[in-house]
Amino acid sequence: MLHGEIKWLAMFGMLPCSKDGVGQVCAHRNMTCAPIFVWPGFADPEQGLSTMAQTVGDFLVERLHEWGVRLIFGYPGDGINGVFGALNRAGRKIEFIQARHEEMAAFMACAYSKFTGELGVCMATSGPGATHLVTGLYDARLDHVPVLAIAGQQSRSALGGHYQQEVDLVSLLKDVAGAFVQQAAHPSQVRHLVDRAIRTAIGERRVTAIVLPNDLQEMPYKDPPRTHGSVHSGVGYSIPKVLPYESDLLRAAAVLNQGKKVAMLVGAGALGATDEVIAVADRLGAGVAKALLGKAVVPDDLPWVTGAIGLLGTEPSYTMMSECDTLLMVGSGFPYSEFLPKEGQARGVQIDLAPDMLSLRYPMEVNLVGDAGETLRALLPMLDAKVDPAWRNEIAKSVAQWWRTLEERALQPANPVNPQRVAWELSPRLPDRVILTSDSGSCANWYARDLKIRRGMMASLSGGLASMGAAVPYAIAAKFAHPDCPVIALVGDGAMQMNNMAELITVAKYWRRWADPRWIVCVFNNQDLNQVTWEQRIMQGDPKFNASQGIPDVPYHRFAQLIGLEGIFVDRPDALGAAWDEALAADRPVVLEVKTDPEVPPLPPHITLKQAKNFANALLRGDPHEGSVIRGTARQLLSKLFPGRRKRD
Ligand SMILES: Cc1ncc(C[n+]2csc(CCOP(=O)(O)OP(=O)(O)O)c2C)c(N)n1
Ligand SMILES: [Mg+2]
Repeated sequence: MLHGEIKWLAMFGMLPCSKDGVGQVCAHRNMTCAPIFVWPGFADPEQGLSTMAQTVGDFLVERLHEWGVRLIFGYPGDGINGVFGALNRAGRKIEFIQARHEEMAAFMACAYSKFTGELGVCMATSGPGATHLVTGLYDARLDHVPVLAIAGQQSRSALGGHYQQEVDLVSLLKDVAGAFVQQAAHPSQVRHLVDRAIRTAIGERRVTAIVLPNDLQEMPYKDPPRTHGSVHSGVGYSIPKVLPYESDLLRAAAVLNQGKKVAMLVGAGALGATDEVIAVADRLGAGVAKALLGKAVVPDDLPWVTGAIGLLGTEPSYTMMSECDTLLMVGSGFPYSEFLPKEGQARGVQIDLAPDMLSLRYPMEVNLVGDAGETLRALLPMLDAKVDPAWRNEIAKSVAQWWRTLEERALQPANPVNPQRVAWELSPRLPDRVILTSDSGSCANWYARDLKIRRGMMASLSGGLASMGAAVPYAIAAKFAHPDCPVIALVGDGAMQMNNMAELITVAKYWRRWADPRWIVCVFNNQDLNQVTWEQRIMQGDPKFNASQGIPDVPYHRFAQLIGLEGIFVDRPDALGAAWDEALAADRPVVLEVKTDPEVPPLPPHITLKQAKNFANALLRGDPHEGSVIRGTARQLLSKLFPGRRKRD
């Protein structure tokens, strides 16, 4: 019996169709399923009707497997059924992980790559499936993560016919997958499309895409003939060791050796170079600030690590950058130049694998294209040890003071729970080898500043794109990457409502196969799109606009319980510690919902006079929470602007 016939029979209730429908019938490995799909009216003379050994879909799966792909995140649809059929026939050679939404699948592919260093792969059907992928793919694109997207397409014979679900996917994906995007037109073409798409993705750390018309997926695969006009590609790629010339390293060393106050900034490119960063920082007597994506580069218990930088950053990072005379930047595309030294203040050296990221935020004197670890290791013997410890001692003093400030802020009373305290209480409880994720929202401030990361931990979020809705799919992908590691995601209630909630269903579907069941999402329920509310107040000087900012109250912990996960609710600060302990001891994934105060400001590390004026204006213009804002935050804001006043308060 042919697949198409089985599907028809099942659709008309003539087969005992299981929950999973036809797929389940064919998934029965003992059943003889002819590997050809004949949908009435779609028979193609090129395809023929005879039983064949390998369809294009089968070949694609085989080739992906040869390239080392073992996991694909995605969502099905008839535009890509020829590949799903092939995945099914291939047994568990490549595992398919079903998300609730294609955007989430793309976030998962991105995060999987971030947490494993391997290629991330996502797959979607034609039309709406493919358009859904786009935001997740941009997340990978902006964070320089290798992801391959495979999208279905309408039949070749229908293309250009304003056909159902026909979208010009090559044009759609041209920007995000600009390094390589192709729509296949012929079976023999698929071999080099796969080879080039993967080699380009991992070699250039880019997003690439292959678009496959659905009729093509079902056709017999044939290797390219040995004729003019055919391409004969192969599998395989070794990541090169990229190291600058010695003469350039010597120039860099000369700049760094002359500096008296060296500041380092490390980003995602330096992940995996922890020892080298520490060795170079020690030699240079430098402090180290971390871009958001580089949180796990160096542990926070080192006294000269100033932590995060930028709007979500720390005061010691801000001060170090404004006072240093030399900047060494490693593997970071941190975007905000106003948090780096003023032009001309410091001499600069930068190391990055991507030439286009060099001298982009600060005009550097020496621009080195190189792998972070290799380059730092080669640089180290050229560096003189700094003899005067004053600069580093100063940094360490300000870091120690900053941790006390953070504690003070976290312990300030709020209504009902201070959100900063949620992260503060978690920090000392973080289990070894935990993988942390955060959504975009005010929780990213607490994630960046308050969580003290230790060696062996990983942490990531949607950095360059700063998209809402990434924390839960990232946390799911973390489990598929490292099923034996505990995973914790911090998420705002807006991001929960946007799409993270639905992905809890994915967790409910898969968690039993994870060796360590600890998977926690902490929801900051403040009934507000709070980060933006504060941006409206401080950046624009506008009062909170309730119509755009207020969001409904949803019992997230009860939703978790409803689908078989554990749900914990906290609305008292003194219950937080025990709640974290309970969540970390649970035998299944947990949603820890905390009722947090939207009037605790996620303050940037440095408040300008203009920002303070904006804030005052926002209140004057009738902020609906004027009373509680003033009560809860004025002291913090005013003490930053007018430090003298604080003592008198
Ligand atoms: C997809 C997307 N839409 C909108 C934004 C703009 N944005 C950034 S943070 C934020 C508010 C997030 O609210 P919530 O998840 O409730 O977290 P909170 O700030 O309240 O803690 C918004 C709307 C974004 N970054 N991404
Ligand atoms: Mg919120």
